[in-house]
Amino acid sequence: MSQFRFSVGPWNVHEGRDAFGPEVRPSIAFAEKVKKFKAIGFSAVQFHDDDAVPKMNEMTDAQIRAAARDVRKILDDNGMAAEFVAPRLWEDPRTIDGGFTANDPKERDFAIWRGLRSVDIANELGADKIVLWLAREGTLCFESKNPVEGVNRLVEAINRILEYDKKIRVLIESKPNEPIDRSFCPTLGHVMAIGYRTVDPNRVGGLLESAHAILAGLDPAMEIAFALSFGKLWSVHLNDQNGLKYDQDKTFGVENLRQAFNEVRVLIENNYGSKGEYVGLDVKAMRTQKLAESYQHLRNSLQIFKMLEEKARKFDYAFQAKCIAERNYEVLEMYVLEHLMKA
Ligand code: 3MF
Ligand code: MG
Repeated sequence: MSQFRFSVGPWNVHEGRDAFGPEVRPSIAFAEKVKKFKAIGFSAVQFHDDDAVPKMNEMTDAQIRAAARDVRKILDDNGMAAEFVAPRLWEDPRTIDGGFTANDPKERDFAIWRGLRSVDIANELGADKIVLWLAREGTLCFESKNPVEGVNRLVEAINRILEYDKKIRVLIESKPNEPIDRSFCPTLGHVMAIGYRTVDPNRVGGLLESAHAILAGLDPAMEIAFALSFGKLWSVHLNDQNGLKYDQDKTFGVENLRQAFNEVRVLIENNYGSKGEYVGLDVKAMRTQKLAESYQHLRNSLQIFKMLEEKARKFDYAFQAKCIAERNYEVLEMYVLEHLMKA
């Protein structure tokens, strides 16, 4: 049994397209995914705005809200909650140069429109969180944008969302690169700093994704701890990543088991989840996976998380304290490795 509640996005069961090849599996309908997520052990779904309302760009604000209500019904019918809505500001031709930080003011207006519609959709789905994964908010060519203005524009965009709805909370999902080369908000430290510059810092927090921390050369468990110390870790995207390459979204724990253990341990020790926070898994199945097995990576991630939870509960804190008192960190480290390896 886990002390946590888990969440997942519809994009985590996908058709297998990557940067070098097209889809290799047929699409699975949203309602079917939700049913399966529930059966596997998830209790909430995460959304992009257009996961909930696919043709939203061609719809009026009222039509968007009505379409979101239909999605709410699917969630209710399956006993599932909505955790957050994230505006997808990286696919539309109007977001080629960024969303909130595009050089063209008309494109920035479009990004804000999507941000505010995400709030409407969240309200219809019963979620109070907006996640901003700032995919193209940075540069491909350093000299193409004023980097100070870029950060200022992020603050202004978040302010617009906070002012539009006095109850909504904004979580920034930091990522250092990809699809852009240099990000305006690469780590949780940047997230905290930007949050404090907004009109309502109490409603701005962070979402840490393990792979994104690794891509910044950081240990995700340390990033988790940093945000927790500010009371600002409001969601996580646990997954794994083999070093500095493209964002892999591997099954949680498969590459860096000790690091994954420490992510779980830090979450448990600091009562993550006690204010309703979910443990989100942002994992992708390998492209080689067959249709019938397209949920295996989710099952595996949950199982590994729960096994590490068990390891964290059995961690010998008295022995850890003894090692710390004696400053014998070699022995402490060996204990951790033996603890993880023993049956
Ligand atoms: C990209 C991601 C995204 C975000 C998602 C919600 C596909 O690296 O991690 O997942 O998590 O867009 O913000
Ligand atoms: Mg993510």
